[in-house]
Amino acid sequence: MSVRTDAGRIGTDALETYLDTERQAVEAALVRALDALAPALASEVAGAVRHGVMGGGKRLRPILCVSAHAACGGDGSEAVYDLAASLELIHAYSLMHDDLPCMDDADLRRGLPTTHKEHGEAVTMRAGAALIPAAALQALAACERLGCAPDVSEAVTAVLLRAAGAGGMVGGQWADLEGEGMSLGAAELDDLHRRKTGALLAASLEMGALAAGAEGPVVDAFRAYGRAVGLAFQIVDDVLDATQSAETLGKRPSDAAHGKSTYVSLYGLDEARRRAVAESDRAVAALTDAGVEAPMLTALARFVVERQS
Ligand code: GRG
Repeated sequence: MSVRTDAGRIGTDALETYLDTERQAVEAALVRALDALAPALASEVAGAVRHGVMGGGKRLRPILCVSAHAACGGDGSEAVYDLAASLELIHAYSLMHDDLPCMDDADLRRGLPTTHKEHGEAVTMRAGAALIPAAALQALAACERLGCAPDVSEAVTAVLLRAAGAGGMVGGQWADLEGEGMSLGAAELDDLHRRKTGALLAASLEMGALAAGAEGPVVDAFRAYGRAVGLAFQIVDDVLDATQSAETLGKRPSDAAHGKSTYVSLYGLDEARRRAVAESDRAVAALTDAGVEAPMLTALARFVVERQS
């Protein structure tokens, strides 16, 4: 397979335009996904799903997926956005459940009341649970529309579910909850966040590359980019939680109140920021070393460390 080469560096304005355009295309795919899902749901559950999925957000995971697909020669068809939307369905469920009183107990998300504050805990539990199989089916159907061979469709969907599962996001969240009030060391913190936040981010890249027909070392490079960007993302998340207001973040800073070990509590602000930049550079190097030139992914790695919310 050939890996597309985009010459040149992406400037800030071009990146913002790209993010806006891609966000809109992802949101159109999310509307298609929810319209298809809604008839199977009780109306109050469908309302909670819509609140949790459509209420804003950067849509970073789907955008990374689409960008990886394009870098591997993908054509940007509607089905790629449907595939990318499967990641956002998992992400949205994780936020809805994370905000529940039995986990982070949050009342504000993306500048809006959290789903359970609007729709109640029982309905939010059901809405989140409905999104997990819906995401898997969404990924499978999108791969078929993309013309992926059955073994590729299966591999792409398995990457999504593995990242979301006990070895990935669920296990990382569990470790995070168990670690509240404890002082975690660097290795424990890295392991926790590679699973809780990093696994789904890395899956975004791997799914996009696989669905475009990439194989072997090229897929490995996208996975390595995803792992490094995932860690950079979480370090910055900790920095923002320690430095920004609820108004800027759209959610209340809560790490200190929950007694969480963070990259800021472990290293301090300056060293945490330095480590985020180093991981972002490592991400870009993983692609370059494999001969993949993808300036948009270079720009997205920069965005991850420069973002303010
Ligand atoms: C049953 C233990 C158990 C877990 C269920 C709730 C859950 C699964 C997982 C939670 C995972 C979680 C909340 C990870 C945090 C990831 C993170 C940093 C989210 C913020 O992502 P952004 O900034 O958010 O991309 P937007 O709003 O832009 O989409």
